[in-house]
Amino acid sequence: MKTQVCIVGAGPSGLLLSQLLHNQGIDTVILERKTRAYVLTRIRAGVLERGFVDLMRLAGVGKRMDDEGFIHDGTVIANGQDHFRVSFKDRANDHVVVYGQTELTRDLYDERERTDGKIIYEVDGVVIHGADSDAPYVTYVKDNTEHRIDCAYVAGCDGFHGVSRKTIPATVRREYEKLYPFGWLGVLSETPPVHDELVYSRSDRGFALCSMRNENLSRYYVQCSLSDAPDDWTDAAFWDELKARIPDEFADKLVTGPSIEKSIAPLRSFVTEPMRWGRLFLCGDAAHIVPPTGAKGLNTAASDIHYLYYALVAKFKDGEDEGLETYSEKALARIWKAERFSWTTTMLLHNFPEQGAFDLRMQQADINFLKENEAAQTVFAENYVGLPF
Ligand code: FAS
Ligand code: PHB
Repeated sequence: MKTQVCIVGAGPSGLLLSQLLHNQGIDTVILERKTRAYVLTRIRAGVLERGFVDLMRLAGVGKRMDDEGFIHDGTVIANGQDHFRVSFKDRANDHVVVYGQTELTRDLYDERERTDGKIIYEVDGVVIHGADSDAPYVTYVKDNTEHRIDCAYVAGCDGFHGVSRKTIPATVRREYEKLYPFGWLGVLSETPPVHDELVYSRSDRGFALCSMRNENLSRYYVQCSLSDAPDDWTDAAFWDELKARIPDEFADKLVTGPSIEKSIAPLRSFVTEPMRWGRLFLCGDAAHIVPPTGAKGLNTAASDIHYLYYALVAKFKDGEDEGLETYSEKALARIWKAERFSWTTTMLLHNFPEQGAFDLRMQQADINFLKENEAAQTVFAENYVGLPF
């Protein structure tokens, strides 16, 4: 089989890149190790920056997002019983869209299938060959038969546990990682959100986040021990702990209900450099991971896709190499700023086992400065709505 771009991974990164390139007449094949149904069972991101929203519209899959997504002009930051709002509109003249990753991934699958996109599901043993040559190819196994795809370029969109990043030789790769000593226990419940905007809460018992997917589907998180398993938490224990970590003003009106999904995500900051090796380009979680505190995970994938899309179009249409040559440098410049924001918000709002009395005072001073200082709120808002591509 031959194609212009072989994409490994049919998560949001791979699907969005494939649809954008298709609209420019550029042929792609996506290799996905799971089924579509399995990918759509993953409950992940909930907040979209303008950059991601614009790319979805450019790809022609923005209608349901525009119809069903919630515009949020700000967010609430709680600190014990105190809370304040940071206005994205007033401080950054922008907003975010709350629309679940599951739904946007569904929209991308539907459009790829409507436009005869070639997605090969349930593949095994993907290997990227000759990435540093002028004739790369990808092999994979399906139905106990090995197949080969010859291509001009490979986009590694296969997430943190994929094969693309590891295709870059260890002697070339530089990896940066920070592991956090806690996880997030997340619950999805068919209940109305506790507030019409997100509530990020720092409490003496630990971090909590009140988010949503729609007017009757809420997403909540509490910071938990890495030794916890979802089954260690009954629904009642989760709701009691969440109520204990948010101001009474919100806890008193929290509508609880049975969890329809309960999972624990470890938190890590991770970046691999470079994001390009020959004709292999890494995008999204294949290259970088952030703790979800700043709602940056999915949104950093968007800027990678933006840069790679325009670079590939310039190459295939005009023979220009500049976009491909500068891809890694440009993508990393924005990623490191998103890593910084995700790290600072995680340090600001979580309890750390090694924190001493001085550290706790510094955390309180940081939160109070954010509450009182317009410039601090502008920095927060501009990062949260998304720095420019
Ligand atoms: P993905 O991991 O989504 O997709 C990669 C795809 O490649 C998968 O479908 C996988 O099956 C496939 N694949 C892997 N290896 C393969 C192989 N060898 N061959 C073929 N296919 C292969 N971000 C936020 O902004 N907010 C959040 O709240 C948030 N919560 C998260 C919770 C969890 C548990 C996780 C893991 C991530 C969370 N994220 C969050 C980040 C998440 O949204 C990612 O940023 C987003 O999924 C990135 O999309 P992709 O780069 O497409 O990677
Ligand atoms: C979510 O709704 O899942 C969500 C929202 C904001 C975050 C993290 C997760 O920072």
